[in-house]
Amino acid sequence: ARNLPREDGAFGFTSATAEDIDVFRSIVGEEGLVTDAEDLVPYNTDWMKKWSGSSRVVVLPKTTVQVSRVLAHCHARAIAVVPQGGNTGLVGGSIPTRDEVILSTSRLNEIVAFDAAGGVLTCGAGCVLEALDAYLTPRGHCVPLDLGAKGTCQIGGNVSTNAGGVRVMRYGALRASVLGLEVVLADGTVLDLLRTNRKDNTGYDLKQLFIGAEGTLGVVTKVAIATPPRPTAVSVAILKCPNFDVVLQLFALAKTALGEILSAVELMDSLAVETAMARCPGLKRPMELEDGAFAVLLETSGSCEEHDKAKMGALLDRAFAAEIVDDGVIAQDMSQAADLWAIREHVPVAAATGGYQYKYDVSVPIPRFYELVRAVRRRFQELSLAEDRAAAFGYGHLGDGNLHLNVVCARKDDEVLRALEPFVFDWVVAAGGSISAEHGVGQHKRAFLGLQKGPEALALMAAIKRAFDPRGILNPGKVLPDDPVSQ
Ligand code: FAD
Ligand code: 2HG
Ligand code: ZN
Repeated sequence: ARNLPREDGAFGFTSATAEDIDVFRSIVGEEGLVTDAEDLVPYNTDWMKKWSGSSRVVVLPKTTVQVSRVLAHCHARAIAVVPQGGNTGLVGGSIPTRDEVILSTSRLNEIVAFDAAGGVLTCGAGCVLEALDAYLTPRGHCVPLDLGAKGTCQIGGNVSTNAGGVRVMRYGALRASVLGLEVVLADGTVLDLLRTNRKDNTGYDLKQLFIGAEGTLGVVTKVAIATPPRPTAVSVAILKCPNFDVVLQLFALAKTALGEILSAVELMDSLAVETAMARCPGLKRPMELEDGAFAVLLETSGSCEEHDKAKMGALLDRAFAAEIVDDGVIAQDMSQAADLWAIREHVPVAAATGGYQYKYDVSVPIPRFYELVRAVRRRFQELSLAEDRAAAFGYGHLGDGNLHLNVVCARKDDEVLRALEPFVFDWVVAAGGSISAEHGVGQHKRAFLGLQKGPEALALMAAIKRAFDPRGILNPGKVLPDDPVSQ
């Protein structure tokens, strides 16, 4: 956020003044503004309470035209803007680094159209993911992504982070399901890429640039997304594996035995499960899990209950016979299935309950999925950081090679942080993984992006940023290691 050329030739961003707020009011009305100090707090703070900004105004446009007018004004005045959806991001991308204007998409929550024959849903960026799924359920479809924050995150935020979650194994990354976007560029230009066709080979696929751009290239205002038919037969099991080697064997067996109906393979180590059990009242313990054991959640989704149940049963028989699995629970109905999923979904909630946490969302080669957790524990031991000071556990989307390493501490602890960074990122890069699998870069990882991407790639990213946002007003201090406008 340095050296931004303003219209008057000076450098630096302009803070929004009372006059600017009057302009915003004239565009979005009083009901579309938040300026009260107390009401601003949740917009200025992230879900984990790690990052905080000092924005003095949140603008909540109701239409694309309003977004366009707000951005045109900010562009002319060199006022920096942070796009914000449900504010559930885990890398600080939706939080101002100082007093940027927050542009919340919460009121862009209209369902525009649903084409039942094609399964294409077109909606405003501010639609909450769970609300979209509820809209699609009676229509026999579902959203092709699911994540623990579904009750709060918005589809525009999901697109802007290229969110992953627990359905990637079945439907691929979100970018595979996004058919079209409407985006407002930094200067207020409305870019209509809102196609609904599955196939469109007409040159550069511009919409892909905005997917995962974390609000640095434009504000997504509408999304057209392919929605698959809702599976009519779903079965869920949680199985206990005594060690990680057999987890890998179970994964291989599940892929061959369940084939096309396998829809999720999630892993939790024993400390992840115990932390969820201890901190989230109401969870039902499926089985005892001794230290060092793993819980693997398997889900199948298909269209013939009898066939799918028989396949799951056969898998369990083989897994028990081969001593890959020594305990387990298979859900008998949807309510039990929800109870099993609740354990997995509550692990991040548990990590955020009390104390402080350090989170690493990384891609690793599947055979090495759990190695990083062990490496971090060893490092803590070497540095004499006791487990009651820094407890590391691992869980995540085994099926996608996406590990979530969480370290929970009693309080913010700089020594623990120094032990973790850049150690974790160096380890992941050396292992051939990615320092961000699904959560993005945001504020957290921008300084480490150079470990992952070479100078040529970073220069191209900076050139793209300049082409879309020449004054650098969109989400400064995020994603790119340097402010490209200053170069
Ligand atoms: P926000 O947090 O508001 O914003 C995220 C980023 O996108 C920011 O950089 C913001 O500036 C930008 N942005 C938001 N809306 C727009 C827009 N309309 N136009 C342009 N830029 C925009 N993530 C996963 O990938 N997989 C998971 O399994 C998962 N599970 C989670 C579980 C919990 C309990 C929590 C709290 C989070 C989880 N997340 C997960 C992270 C988070 O929910 C996702 O990143 C989600 O996609 C963010 O959506 P949001 O609407 O909250 O976006
Ligand atoms: C999940 O899969 C989320 O539960 C959150 O991506 C992971 O908080 C985390 O580390
Ligand atoms: Zn995840």
